[in-house]
Amino acid sequence: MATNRTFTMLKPDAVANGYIGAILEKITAAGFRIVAMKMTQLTKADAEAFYAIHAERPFFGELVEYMTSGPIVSAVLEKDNAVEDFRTLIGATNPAEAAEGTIRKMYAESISANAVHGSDSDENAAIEAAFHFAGREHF
Ligand code: IDP
Ligand code: MG
Repeated sequence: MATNRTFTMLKPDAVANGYIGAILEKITAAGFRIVAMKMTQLTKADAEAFYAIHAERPFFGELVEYMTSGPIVSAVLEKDNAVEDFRTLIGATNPAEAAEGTIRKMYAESISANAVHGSDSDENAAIEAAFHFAGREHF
């Protein structure tokens, strides 16, 4: 299996609830190497651009409002099979449906405030990492 990268955000609920350390511990314990990381707060324009694929969905306004409501921690992670393995580690979008032991099951509040983002493909991981990080910020 090739070593590749995924992109994650610890979302505003996870940061506000004090779960940065616990979630990063689970991520590194699962074998992911953190290759870039920082704390930021998205503007409305940032969140609309990042989630543009969901612009027509009924929850888009709620999603943008939520994602701009407080600071986030964004990171680029490296591991064999990173995208798929990270989606498994975080669990289903709706924490009520997420498997036991997954990050969303343990730390998410709701389907909207669901603690973490994980890229859904290698292509989107590269696009999302480039959206959040300058080239000099990751290695
Ligand atoms: P994912 O984060 O598991 O890939 P997506 O379907 O790509 O899920 O949705 C992006 C984000 O939009 C979710 O993580 C969640 O924060 C929010 N979201 C998705 N579906 C709903 C919904 O039905 N109601 C409210 N927010 C939603
Ligand atoms: Mg998605």
